[in-house]
Amino acid sequence: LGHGRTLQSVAAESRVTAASLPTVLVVAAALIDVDGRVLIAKRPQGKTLAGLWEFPGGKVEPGERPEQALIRELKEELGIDVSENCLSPFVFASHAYDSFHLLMPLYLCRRWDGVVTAREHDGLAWVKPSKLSDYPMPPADEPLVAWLRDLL
Ligand code: 9L3
Ligand code: MG
Repeated sequence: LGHGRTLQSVAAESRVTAASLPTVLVVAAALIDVDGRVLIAKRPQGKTLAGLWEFPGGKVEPGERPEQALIRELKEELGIDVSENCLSPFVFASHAYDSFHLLMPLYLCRRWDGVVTAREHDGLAWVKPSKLSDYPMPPADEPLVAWLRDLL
């Protein structure tokens, strides 16, 4: 130690670490149309990360399985019905925001019923994977773009 630092002061300085943040589990979907374009949605004014383009989804509620949560969110946000066996898990996103640590599996979805409609977003875009990086995204979503580009 030295320089007058005690074990307690070192512990106090490092109190706020990523590991001490609560983890929030969010599920998201990459809807893929028949031409291989991917749906992204613009977060609305008044919500956190407003104006950024995200893969739609939301928080898993207590007692919900992640797939159920995603099916509920896709109905609420986009007005579509997705069946669980059409969701394929793909990749985990993870990001430490200031007040929580986000853990977010992104599911691929190629089949749904109904017309995709922006019920809670400020806009929707169907985007070729090679063009996804033109859209500013939340930090959790950004790394997913490279994965999608390689996959599709
Ligand atoms: N979030 C980030 N990227 C996404 C989604 C669906 C959500 N693709 C972040 C934004 C919020 C938190 O997760 O901080 C919860 O999402 P929501 O309930 O505001 O949609
Ligand atoms: Mg949401």
